[in-house]
Amino acid sequence: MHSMATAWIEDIAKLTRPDRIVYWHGTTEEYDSLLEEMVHAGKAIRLNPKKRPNSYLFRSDPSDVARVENRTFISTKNQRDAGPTNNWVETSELMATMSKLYEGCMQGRTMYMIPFSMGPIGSRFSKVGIELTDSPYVVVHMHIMTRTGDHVLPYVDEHFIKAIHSVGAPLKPGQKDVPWPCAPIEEKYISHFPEENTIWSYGSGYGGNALLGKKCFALRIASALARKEGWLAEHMLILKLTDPDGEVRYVTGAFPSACGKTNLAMIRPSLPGWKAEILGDDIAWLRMGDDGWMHAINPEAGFFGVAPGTSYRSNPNAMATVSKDTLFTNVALTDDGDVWWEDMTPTAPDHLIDWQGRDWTPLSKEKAAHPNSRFTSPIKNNPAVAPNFEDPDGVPISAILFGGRRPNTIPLIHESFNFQHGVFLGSIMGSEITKAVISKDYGKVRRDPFAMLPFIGYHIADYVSHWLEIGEKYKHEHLPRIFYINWFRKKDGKYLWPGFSENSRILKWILKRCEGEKGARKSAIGYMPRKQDLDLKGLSISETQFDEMFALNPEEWRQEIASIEEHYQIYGDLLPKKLREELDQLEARFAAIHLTK
Ligand code: GTP
Ligand code: SPV
Ligand code: MN
Repeated sequence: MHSMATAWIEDIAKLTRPDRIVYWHGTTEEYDSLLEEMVHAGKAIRLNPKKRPNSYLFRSDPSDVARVENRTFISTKNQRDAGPTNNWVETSELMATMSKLYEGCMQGRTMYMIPFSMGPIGSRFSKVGIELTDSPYVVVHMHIMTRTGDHVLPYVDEHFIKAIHSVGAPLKPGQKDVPWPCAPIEEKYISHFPEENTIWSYGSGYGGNALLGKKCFALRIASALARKEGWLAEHMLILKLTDPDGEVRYVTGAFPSACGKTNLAMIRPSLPGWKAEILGDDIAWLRMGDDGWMHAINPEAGFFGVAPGTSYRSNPNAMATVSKDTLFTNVALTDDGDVWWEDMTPTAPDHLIDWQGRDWTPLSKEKAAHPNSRFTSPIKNNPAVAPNFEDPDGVPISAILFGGRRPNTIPLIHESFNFQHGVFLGSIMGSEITKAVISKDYGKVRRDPFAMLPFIGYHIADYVSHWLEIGEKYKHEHLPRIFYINWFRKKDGKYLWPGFSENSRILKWILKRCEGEKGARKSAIGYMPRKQDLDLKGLSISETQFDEMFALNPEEWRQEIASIEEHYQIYGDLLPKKLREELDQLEARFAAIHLTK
């Protein structure tokens, strides 16, 4: 092990005072025996192996069920560098506060040392880290979500990411542990020190708060590194599409949390002759390749997917993926030792144990599974995994999709006029807040630029400028075309578009546009397909329904532009001029329509 790593581990052990230190070698035997230990300790339930082989259920504390954005910090020396969208505390101050909390915080527990690689081990695109954690739940999840163990150690150099995690619940001698230890909300800290390549997480055991390779490293720290090094770390799925002629294309898509990345990444196209394969469902690292195409790798090795809504009808590839070797959190338990969640089957079982361990029947008022309950499975288990998903050079990207959950205003699909306009579309993205985050404002639309609002590890103005600079720098290369989708437009409370496998019809149009086919009309917001431009064969979409999905309602857009104006205020003087011009032009195009009417 690198001497810097050894010294750091010793320091942290001295501070946190665990009873034991366990070095994770990354073997199946360790994984199996740690799960065995957790089952014995009452921290995990082994599911019926006949129904769900090699799979386990975990129940979190009811207070610890999602990311905590108001307890997430980007800590830099100068506040300017964290920017207006991040909670900022000065580095030495936050380190002092947290060092107090870390003092003795692992007493009575085991500290695990997990070396891990984000990206295929040894790829020049990949980055390595070491997570120190006192949560065995985190260890088994990191084992699936990242590449862990001894084979990472040769790549640990002085640039490795130092990631510390504690559930923040030391045990006194003889004190009995609870199934899901964690700290109260006001003591939780999900802290990032991009200038120090360091992540300090305290008090939560759930998802992105605790599996530090994911949002903390692969997005917040990586986005700051990417800016320095000239690439992009994005909240994006990566999808491989083969058309009936055998032509292969790759697309990425950035939609906010719980807005459809996993589902699109696992799509089974309804269009005959089309094949879809998955490379990633949550995070993409993008760099210009030597061939002049933007290349993407998925830094992760597993899925941490939203369970509710997943069914053989909506997402058969996900159902196949989770049929074995899967860790479930906060879903319901069936009487025969299997799992269930809302909309998994058309009707619910007569009896379940809900996510909080209570009896549940279809008459119960509360949901059986938590809305942010999740499955964790290896990517390799997906029947539609692309054979080249671990290509160390990544795959060339033809199109980037932005999108969100908008019950009104935003049409099913539109295309940007050019890359700069596409960056503008990314910057104005809005979406309803979902249960992937603990919030008082569920369902309210908030601006979530590039689906990265909670994940940009630096100043948002520098982030959008970085995107614009990439557009400028590579304008003579094959930059991806940029599109904006909204599967979630509603009429009378019902979705207008069937979504899921039918989204292949939109993907077909997108790829045709990438090939340079016309098949579109120019609107005030971008290019949109006319009815004859979309392959809607076999779908019954009436003329009216089509018009409703694509309508640009002047009053809604007046409000939308006002809301974008308001959002742009947060940039102060630092809003790039190009984005200001794009907004002015959007406004002018709507004004022109008004005049001609
Ligand atoms: P994170 O893992 O939180 O980043 O979420 P995600 O973006 O991967 O979202 P996911 O694919 O898990 O979808 C979240 C929810 O949206 C699920 O309940 C899905 O059933 C639903 N959903 C996904 N795609 C569609 C679609 O095309 N139409 C409709 N109506 N719902 C969808
Ligand atoms: C998200 O919230 O975007 C997720 C889940 O993918 S978590 O890993 O908890 O961030
Ligand atoms: Mn996500």
